[in-house]
Amino acid sequence: MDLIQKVRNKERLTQEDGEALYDLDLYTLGELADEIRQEKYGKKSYFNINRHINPTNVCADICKFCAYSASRKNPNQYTMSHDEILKIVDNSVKNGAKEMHIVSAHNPNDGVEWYMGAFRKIKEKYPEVHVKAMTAAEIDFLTREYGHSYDEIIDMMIENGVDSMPGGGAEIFDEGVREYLCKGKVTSEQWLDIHEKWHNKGKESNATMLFGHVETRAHRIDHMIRLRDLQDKTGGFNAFIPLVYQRDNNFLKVKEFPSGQEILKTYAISRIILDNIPHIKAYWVTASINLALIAQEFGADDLDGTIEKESIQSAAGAASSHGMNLNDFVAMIKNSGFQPVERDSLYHELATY
Ligand code: V47
Repeated sequence: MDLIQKVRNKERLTQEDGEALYDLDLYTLGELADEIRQEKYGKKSYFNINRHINPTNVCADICKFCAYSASRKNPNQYTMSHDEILKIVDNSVKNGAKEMHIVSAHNPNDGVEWYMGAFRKIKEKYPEVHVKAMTAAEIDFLTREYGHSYDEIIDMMIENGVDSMPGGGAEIFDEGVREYLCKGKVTSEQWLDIHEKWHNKGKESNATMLFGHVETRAHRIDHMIRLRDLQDKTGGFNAFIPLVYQRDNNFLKVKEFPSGQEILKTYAISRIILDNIPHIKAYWVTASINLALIAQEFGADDLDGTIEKESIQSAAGAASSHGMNLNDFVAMIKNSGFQPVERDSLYHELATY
């Protein structure tokens, strides 16, 4: 059957279908993805008022794409104390942040309690603030370093106030590419297993895909289909976030970077393939705000948030070190023809601007 008709009939797409979607022209793909997006959300574009906190850059693992980790080119190690983290939270809550998105490097120096104590102290002081913390890569690291099981770490996260898990650490699931990018870190199977365990506790999470480096289009489709398979089992993913690879200050040798067209096609295809993941997030930090705004017409319905400060991707060249002013963010979404809707971390609508 004609692929376009198959998409419009909402039939499940295969690996081959997904690869063939890339051969469609950008406008056709955009139209197909936009039809799905409009049916689900109309012109609504979601965002939240959040703060990214990256409490340490000391890392026991080595990922070629990472410009943030202090074990590589970056000689400026830092690890925040709980008091320093709480000061950031105090300030951000004053500024209206409702979510703390906390992602650390894999710190081998301070024990599990350094991680868990921070979450607990934030939650004790601000029970209404949503703590989104601990990528599957961090969880896997803690089990390797300190001899716990995944279940034990997950139970500790829940006891200490982690509300949801971010989607980091997924990179690209293809084992060959993964071996080249980040050998020794959480495997694809383990990443999926950790999210499955988290979902089985009744908790929600996101999923990312780092693309635009050495992977092929087929690897991206394979990544999406592995997520779709898990989502069929658990239903626990809220959002899929294609992260565009940032090229500065790291050890990955990439010959060709994806064009804006290729990035938009990838958003559109993810909207089409991931028929069971509710939200597609155009994370403005890695897409650039300009392309993220256009991605709203290519299947994306979410732009992440105001962020305030971000250290991982800005170390690799993204223009995100100072976040985004709320009024500017809202005005840009409006000017691009969409309706800004502030959401909480689990996509309940809070305010329409
Ligand atoms: O897992 C590291 C990525 C991720 C680079 O869940 C890079 O809502 C691009 O996961 N170029 C952490 N990306 C950030 C993350 C995230 C971001 C926004 C929202 C959510 C969510 C999650 O950053 C890592 C890694 O894949 N990353 N280096 C780089 N050079």
